Amino acid sequence: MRLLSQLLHVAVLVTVFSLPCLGQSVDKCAGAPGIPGTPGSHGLPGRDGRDGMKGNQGPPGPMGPPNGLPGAPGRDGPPGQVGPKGEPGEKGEMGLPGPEGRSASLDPEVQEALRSLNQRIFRLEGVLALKGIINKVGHKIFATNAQQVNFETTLQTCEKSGGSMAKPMNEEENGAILDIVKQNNQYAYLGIKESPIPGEFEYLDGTAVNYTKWRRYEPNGKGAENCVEMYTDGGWNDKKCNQYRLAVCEF
Ligand SMILES: *[C@@H]1O[C@H](CO)[C@@H](O)[C@H](O)[C@H]1NC(C)=O
Ligand SMILES: [Ca+2]
Repeated sequence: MRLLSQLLHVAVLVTVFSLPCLGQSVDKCAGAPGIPGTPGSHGLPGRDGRDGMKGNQGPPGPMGPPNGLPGAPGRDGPPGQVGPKGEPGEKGEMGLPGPEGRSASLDPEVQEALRSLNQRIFRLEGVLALKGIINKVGHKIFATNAQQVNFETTLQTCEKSGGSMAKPMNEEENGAILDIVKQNNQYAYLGIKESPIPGEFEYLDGTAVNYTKWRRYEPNGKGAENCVEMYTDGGWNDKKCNQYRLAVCEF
């Protein structure tokens, strides 16, 4: 403001001195122009200009120190291969019982089928017995393949055929096995073995024998003869298990 008022003052003076003489005395009016004054001092700096245009992006900065914080986790990778099959789970609880069926004993068709089946099996057994292939006693059937093998092989042969080694449980059964032994004129191993207590014998499933037919002075192995053979007179003898004897099975 001071600068503005100074400039105005100078302008007024210049105007006054340059006015034409109007009715004033000649000596007071005419004069030589004065010497120009000295230039004024510099004014104050002007205001800031407007912002320039945005510059280009600078180069990337230097790498930071090595112990900087870890970055955010990366994205999930593609799914892996299918793994091996897991172990089977535990067995579930038993389901509810199904609806009650028709009693087979009341079904005349089933009854007729059973009767027919029984008759056909009975006839087949008759033929096999006639040919000396089987020896039937009560609910048991005894048979041989006429081979002479050791105890272990006899056991396997009988089990492979769906039976077990012949084990007489009464006089009648002993007689049926004896028939086969005499027919083949070969001693046969029985399905009986010595128990852990020497001199005591049991069936192969470990149950106690309820029938025996030892020969005189037998058993005499005292733990050294673990198997039992039938002689051609039907009597029994404890014997080592590695002899070759007639394989007789029961079914
Ligand atoms: C031994 O038991 C079997 C089966 O329980 C039976 O068939 C057999 O007659 C019995 N023997 C004797 C001599 O009691
Ligand atoms: Ca003996």
